[in-house]
Amino acid sequence: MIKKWFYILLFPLFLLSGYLIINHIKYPEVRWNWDQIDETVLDFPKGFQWGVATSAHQVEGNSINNWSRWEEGNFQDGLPHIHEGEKSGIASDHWKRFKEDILLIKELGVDVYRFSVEWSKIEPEEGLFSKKAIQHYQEVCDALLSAGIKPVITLHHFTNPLWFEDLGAFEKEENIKYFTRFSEFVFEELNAKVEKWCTINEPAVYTSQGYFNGVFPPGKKDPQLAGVVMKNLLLAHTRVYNLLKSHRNGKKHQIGIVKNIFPFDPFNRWNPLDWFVSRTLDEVFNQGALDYFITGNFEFNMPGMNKVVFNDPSVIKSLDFIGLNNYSHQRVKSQFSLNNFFRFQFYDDEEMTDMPYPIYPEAIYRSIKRVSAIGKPIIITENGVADKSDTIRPKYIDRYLFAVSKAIDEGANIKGYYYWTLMDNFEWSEGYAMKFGLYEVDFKNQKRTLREGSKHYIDIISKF
Ligand code: GCO
Repeated sequence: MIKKWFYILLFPLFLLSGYLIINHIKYPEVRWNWDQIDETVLDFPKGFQWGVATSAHQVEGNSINNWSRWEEGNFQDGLPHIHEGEKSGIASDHWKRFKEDILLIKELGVDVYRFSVEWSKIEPEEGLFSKKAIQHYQEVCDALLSAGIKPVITLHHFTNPLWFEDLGAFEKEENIKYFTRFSEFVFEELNAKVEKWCTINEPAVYTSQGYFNGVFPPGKKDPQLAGVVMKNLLLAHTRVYNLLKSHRNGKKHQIGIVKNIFPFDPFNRWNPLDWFVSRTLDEVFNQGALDYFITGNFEFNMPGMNKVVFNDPSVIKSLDFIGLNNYSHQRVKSQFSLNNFFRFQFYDDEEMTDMPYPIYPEAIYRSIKRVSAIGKPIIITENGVADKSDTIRPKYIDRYLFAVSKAIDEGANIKGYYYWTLMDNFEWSEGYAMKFGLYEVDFKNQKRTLREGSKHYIDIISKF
């Protein structure tokens, strides 16, 4: 009898240890010994494209969209939506200063400038397209081309025109048609000057921040709706891809989506709950979209919601490249609280950037390996550091590029690397506090100055 109970009690323990061991083996937290690495030994293939990236709302100024509206508001506790109540306002005044900024881009020695077109400026009212706005982007492309820099356009980088937001934006599948119509218009007007197109920037960030954490517009906390929005963004990508590819010039262009990956690691690798939460988050925000591009099956599932699933095998053919954005990893600690069953917490010995995450170059290496499973060429469409003191920028650049170079040596098909970002800008809910710019911007007079630490990027580019 005692023996029987002994085995019954032992069984769950046995299952739990199996779960821990399998996770340990399957999801190692890669850590390199940097004391034994010479990160100056880099290897990039011929034709590798170096670039720098921005997004419209963060730099252009004077946008009237879902974000400018969000910037006006407060949370229920009275705290402003944006750090210190800041507003994007004229931002880095890039709309007016683009010519001068293109000279700055040229000084970096890059081949590519990735930027986004502001939907709310191009289509301020539903169905009314602004000639002036599209002309502006034509001029930007012309100025880039004559400086020998290739424009890469992002069609959607977090912002929506107010009319689209008021229709429910990507919460409704029937609204995708507005985005495809806008994309077709922009493609028609700019395809002669632009070869590479990114459809949607970071669907998982748009979804998690806007519909799960509630810190981006529309500020909702609704996992079920988050699943629907994510699904609609992925559908929107495929529809835009197919539409642009069927354009008379479509075949000549490369079209991809930009996927952000933040690997989620458990705070305590011997705590099954930390594992459970970090794996759930990782599946939903990282792996779900990758699997979808590999198999055509999409699944969004979190405790307390009805799974969102759909299947669309045509998606497998709807990528000419995959854009990868990576900055670091997240460390997840489970907690017993009904409103929030986890929090992010790092170890004391992790070297932090100004954003609340550490320097962890192994994250980009791990992310590249995961994205490689899609079997498409990869472009690192964003990677960079917020470093107001300009002390860790060179180290960040060195080590992350070492990690990219190592992945290439091991066979990853990476075509380019675009640094985030050209100059200081409006960092969404963080306002102007985060200094990601290669160029420092003095927001009192819009003066741009190259940061000492940024010279490192220029030096590396000049060698390849
Ligand atoms: C994002 C966006 C960028 C950010 C950058 C730094 O990842 O949220 O693509 O607009 O500014 O990532 O946080």
